[in-house]
Amino acid sequence: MQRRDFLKASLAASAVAIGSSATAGVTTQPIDTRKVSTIAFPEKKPLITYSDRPPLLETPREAFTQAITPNDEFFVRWHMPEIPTHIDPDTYKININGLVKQELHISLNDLKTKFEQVEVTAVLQCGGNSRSAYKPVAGGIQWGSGAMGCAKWKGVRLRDVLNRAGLQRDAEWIGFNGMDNAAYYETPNFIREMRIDELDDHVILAYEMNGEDLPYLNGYPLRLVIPGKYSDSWVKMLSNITVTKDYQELFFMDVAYRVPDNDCECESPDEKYPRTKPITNMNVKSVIGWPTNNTVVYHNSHLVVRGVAFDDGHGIKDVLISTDDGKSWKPALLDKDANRYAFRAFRFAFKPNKYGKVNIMAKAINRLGNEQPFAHEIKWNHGGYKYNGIDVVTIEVV
Ligand SMILES: Nc1nc2c(c(=O)[nH]1)N[C@H]1C(S)=C(S)[C@@H](COP(=O)(O)O)O[C@H]1N2
Ligand SMILES: [Mo]
Repeated sequence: MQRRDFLKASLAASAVAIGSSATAGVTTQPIDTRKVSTIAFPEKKPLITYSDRPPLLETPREAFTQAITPNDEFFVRWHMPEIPTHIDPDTYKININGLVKQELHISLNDLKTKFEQVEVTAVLQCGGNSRSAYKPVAGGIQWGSGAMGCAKWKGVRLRDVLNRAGLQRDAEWIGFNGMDNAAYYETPNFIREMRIDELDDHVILAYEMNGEDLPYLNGYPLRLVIPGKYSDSWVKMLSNITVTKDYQELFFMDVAYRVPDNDCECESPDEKYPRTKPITNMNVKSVIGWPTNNTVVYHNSHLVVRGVAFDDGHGIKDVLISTDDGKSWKPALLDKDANRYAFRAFRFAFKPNKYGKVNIMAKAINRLGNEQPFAHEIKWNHGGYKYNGIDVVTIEVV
């Protein structure tokens, strides 16, 4: 047996072991049985905790019945253990420097009063969200489906701030640096870079999330919001924005949050593809918020499946639900979305008329016609990024 065939066979075998579906592989799903912690972080409800230093907290599935994720349930991801423990909003300033005509040090109060205030409701999702669905295991935190959330962000346009500073003629890259630090100086800082021509009016420096100051763990007092893009570029707790001519070699941009640079963005587990590219735009995805896995319901009872769907800003056209392992699909009712970058909440009513384990599946389709693939069609990558397989929860009908 060739290595490739062996892999296929073991994939099918593991899928059969996990689910009871007719089609092998169909029910592979993110690990979803982890419990929330008994200890809560400041400003947070107890969440699924992977680490406390740095804080790595996942939102439980149940939160995704709503189009807005509450601040105290919003997931948290930091790469560095050293996060400042005190930030004074009266003395905090964001520095704009590098190839600008005039270096700026802007206070929070000036941001709020001397620039136009803008709002955007947008999904923040880690590129590694749902990574635990990858078989074989892909490197990184084994997130379930809760390394994402949707909030209403308020702040100022990055473009307006850069215009105030004035760009020099040869300015080409913008670097964003957070206030968090590595425990050892050899580990690089968390910095992301963006080409100036990628900048549009939706990119904001946000100080508010759902009508309140940003929670400390979500980047107080100021973070970057880039609707449609995976959140590794949404730098939190911003200290400075530096404009340069050349791209600076940086660990996180160069090594992490990248996929193979080929059409399928895939590679085999035993051979890394030689070239990679940044993950950038989010693909179409849906997550069922209720029922959750192992929910017990009565035969012929009235059940309403609820969840959320989103993509990179093209907008969701349909969410289809299957209760027969993907053989037939029916459209869910879609709520109105705040805008094309937001969660689109969906509902689907049905009466379970079969006893035992039933798989409920959700498949989103965006306005381009892109749809979520079955789990067994998902192509593998080493980093375990961009998982968007059809969502599945398994309930018990009694
Ligand atoms: N300063 C700083 N910003 C950061 C990070 C970080 O480690 N430090 N991690 C990024 C990644 S990979 C993710 S997924 C999001 C998580 O945002 P959240 O903690 O608000 O959910 O922050 C991004 N911004
Ligand atoms: Mo991330």
